[in-house]
Amino acid sequence: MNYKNIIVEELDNGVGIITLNRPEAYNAINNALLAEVSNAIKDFDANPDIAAVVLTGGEKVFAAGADIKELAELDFASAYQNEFIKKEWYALEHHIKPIIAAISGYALGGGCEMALLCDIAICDKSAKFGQPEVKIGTMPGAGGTQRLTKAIGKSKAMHLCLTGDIIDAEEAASFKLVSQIVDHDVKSEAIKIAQKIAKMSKPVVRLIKESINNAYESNLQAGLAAERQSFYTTLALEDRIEGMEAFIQKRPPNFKN
Ligand code: DAK
Repeated sequence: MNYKNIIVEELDNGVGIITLNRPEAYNAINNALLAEVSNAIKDFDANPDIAAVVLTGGEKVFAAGADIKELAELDFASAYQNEFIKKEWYALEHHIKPIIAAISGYALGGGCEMALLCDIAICDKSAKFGQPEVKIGTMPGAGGTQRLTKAIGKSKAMHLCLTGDIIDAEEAASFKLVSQIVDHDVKSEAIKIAQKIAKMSKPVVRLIKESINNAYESNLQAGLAAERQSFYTTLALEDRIEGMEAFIQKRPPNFKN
């Protein structure tokens, strides 16, 4: 695919990078950009050389939300019947390989929701988060009332979604919306995390990711049962034998995936 709204890079150490690149519109997520992101994620998921993905934006903005100029043209009947951008978000929501969001500047509306559906989100001090849809007479449509509530709790989610207030990096970290604030280049820090993950056994990484998503998306007993089952599954892997032998022999593991 010939990308116009994103930049896709493949590093030779198992890391893929997707950079949102519509700076003139603050990386507003229009249909074209979303289709490209969805396509790039599917490609990385299918690419055996890629182990982890970094999703980032520009220095001033990660993404300022869905493109309001496109949203302004929508009407209920056609958006509902044609399931407006549902399938494009599906690829993001159901991505297989770990995605690390590296956020500078605004992550608002759909931009905040995009960060929330990544597996790890880190930011620099310039990051600003919010769900300002209420201010333009609509509401979050891709997880802002759901994932955000699970991530930061009901009271804070209510505050953000009902007022449209924007929070800074410190507050986002204190509410666990991001795992880390970095005081240097956030993209290079995300690449370092992706490189660490890329050194692990791919099937084990996938089992862990699925298990944590179970915790996030199911009730505790079902999640614990699935986790136990996945743990037993790792016992069948050669990489598990190699990992434990390597530890005992005091050498780095040589995972074969
Ligand atoms: N859409 C379109 N253009 C945008 C934009 C957006 N969301 N945000 C910024 N821009 C454009 C501006 O129009 C402006 O373009 P020009 O006028 O220069 O052509 C340029 O980017 C710079 O913006 P500003 O001049 O406003 O820059 P400031 O620094 O003064 O302010 C700002 C930055 C980010 C605070 C401000 O631009 C702003 O408030 N932007 C809108 C933020 C917002 O309301 N976002 C929520 C959008 S609704 C769904 C999935 C997702 C969604 C819905 C459904 N399904 C799966 C069903 C998501 C909905 C949303 O995100």
